[in-house]
Amino acid sequence: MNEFFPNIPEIRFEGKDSKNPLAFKYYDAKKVIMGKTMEEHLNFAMAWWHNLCANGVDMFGAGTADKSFGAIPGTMEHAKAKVDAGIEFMKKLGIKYYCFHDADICPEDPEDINETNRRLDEITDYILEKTKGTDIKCLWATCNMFSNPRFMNGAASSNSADVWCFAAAQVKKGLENAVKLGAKGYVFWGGREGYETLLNTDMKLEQENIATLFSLARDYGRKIGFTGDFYIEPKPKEPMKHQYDFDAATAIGFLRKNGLDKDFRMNIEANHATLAGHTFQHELRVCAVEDMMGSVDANMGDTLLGWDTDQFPTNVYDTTMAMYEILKAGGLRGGLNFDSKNRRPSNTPEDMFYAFISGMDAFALGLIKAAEIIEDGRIDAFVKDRYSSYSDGIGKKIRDRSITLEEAAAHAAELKKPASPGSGRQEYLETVVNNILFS
Ligand code: XUL
Ligand code: CO
Repeated sequence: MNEFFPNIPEIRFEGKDSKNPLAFKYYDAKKVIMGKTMEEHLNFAMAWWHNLCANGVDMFGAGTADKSFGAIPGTMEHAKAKVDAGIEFMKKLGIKYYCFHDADICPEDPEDINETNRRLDEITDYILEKTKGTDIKCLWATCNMFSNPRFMNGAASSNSADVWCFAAAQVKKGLENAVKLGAKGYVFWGGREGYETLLNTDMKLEQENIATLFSLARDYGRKIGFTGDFYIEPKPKEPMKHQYDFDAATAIGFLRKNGLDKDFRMNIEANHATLAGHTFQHELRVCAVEDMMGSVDANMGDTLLGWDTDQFPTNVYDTTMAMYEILKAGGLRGGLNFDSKNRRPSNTPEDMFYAFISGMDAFALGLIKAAEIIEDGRIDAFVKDRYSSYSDGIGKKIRDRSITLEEAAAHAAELKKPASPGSGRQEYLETVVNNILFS
């Protein structure tokens, strides 16, 4: 078989003192941390779309990277070359999972959905054949219901019932592909599910139609043997001015309202969190509190830019805080999918490897440091102590919900004035984190 990355060896762990750019400094797959190997904690995945499809094209210029893999783009031969290149890439990095949209794995037929589905059958057969005997599996599948012009007014939120049916048909096939490839999850990211102006929008109808599609997808998925998690991937805007799955709290409320919360969880993307005005850690904490932790799209944004830059995550403070939330919530049911792309000028095959090494090492180091913060115990002990007034007496009654408003008021009257609730000690706590990070 053709080798697509002949100059790249298998990437191995060499430790933090290594200067080899094609080696892991922190990611040591079999190293055990808090009872599980790094590999089991992190479940890294490759996003088909960024890694095998995106060539650096942007609104101002053409592609800069060659992702033809020796074939003519837009052909089934090219689709198959991407499978072969992707498997070689994952094997060289020791990545066991991939994520994809239907449109990433083979070209859509512009005239006939039946031909598109035939191509999907052909390419999923090919993926199964080529991954047989390897430990490469699908983390999650999804459908691209945002690029084709038919989705310009939305997919499940479209004003057109015919378009709604096309979205439903894609989801049906997407679920069949997910089952065929043994995917652990199925993602809904509502890129066009939102609005540009309320002047032309029936928000209630649109949201009800989205809920109908989600319910039908859940029922059909369970009927054909999909036992994994459905995920909503929240994002507040881009491409739409306003997207309905604004953030985790909004999406969870929507799921509960529509009786979908037993089958759906969250797929949290770092750069989407920041677009919503939250930190990545905030979104993960909301999931932990609501028992909705699912999977993660690992990337980072740029604080000076207001859009989804999908950069490979290298900010170790953020990866540490993310892994702290994930560890405390008992881990991810899904994994860490690098929904990340190289910067446009980083356009060589080596850059594809450097990028993944940087992201995998940043999360590995984040995992190590998060475990150290938990084992150190100072942060947890501080938080526990901060709320200690609820462990007994009047506080315990509040926690048990056995207090009345009259009783609380009588307590206040007796005290006349409460004692200071105590310092938040933020700067001290930040020093604890820095001390652990840089020791
Ligand atoms: C877009 C985005 C998508 C989803 C899958 O911002 O993150 O790629 O992850 O559709
Ligand atoms: Co994403």
